[in-house]
Amino acid sequence: MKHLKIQRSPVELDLKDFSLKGEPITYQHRILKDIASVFLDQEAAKSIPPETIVYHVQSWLPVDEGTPGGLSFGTSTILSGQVGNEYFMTKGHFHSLSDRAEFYWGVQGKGMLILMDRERNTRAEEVYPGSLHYIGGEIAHRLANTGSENLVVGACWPSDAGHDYEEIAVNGFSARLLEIDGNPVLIDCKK
Ligand code: M6P
Ligand code: ZN
Repeated sequence: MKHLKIQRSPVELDLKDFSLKGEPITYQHRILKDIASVFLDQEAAKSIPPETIVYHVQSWLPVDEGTPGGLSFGTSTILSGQVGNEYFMTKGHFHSLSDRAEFYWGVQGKGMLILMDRERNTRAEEVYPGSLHYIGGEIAHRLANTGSENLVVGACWPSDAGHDYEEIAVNGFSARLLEIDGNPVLIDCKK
């Protein structure tokens, strides 16, 4: 560290859409063909262009993933859309170091944070600009866009948390968020 130096942080945040600017920033986009398997209605998935962007994530990892004691920061943007009557959503994950927690907060748009514990009980919290969500350890988390504009959500998580996608890929969540009569409803599919 340079003693007495005054400088800007290398990364800044646009407070309107939470886009990140600066270095180092990583960008990930998830297109339908890569995540089609998360959706219930596979016939409906085939009728949507495979290159359709479902969501994208910008992240700032100030320290390498896996470093104990560090923090990571991200902005997830989930586009508006549905596969059948299921809303566009993220893959969702447990943390690899599964006791690690995370904060999410709503920035723009409207959606749901779907949360599932290890007993496979699933509930959801409404996401809207200003909503703040504490995701405890051992809780799988997934975002769904239930509105007609982009859903933008900020996130901060321990840099050693890691992503366990496997458990969700194999067993899924125990409930699906579907649009029924114009409203989001959690439908039980506990195995
Ligand atoms: C948030 C954070 C990231 C996560 C991203 C997308 O920004 O939780 O760690 O990667 O959402 O979610 P997923 O990894 O489930 O696709
Ligand atoms: Zn997480």
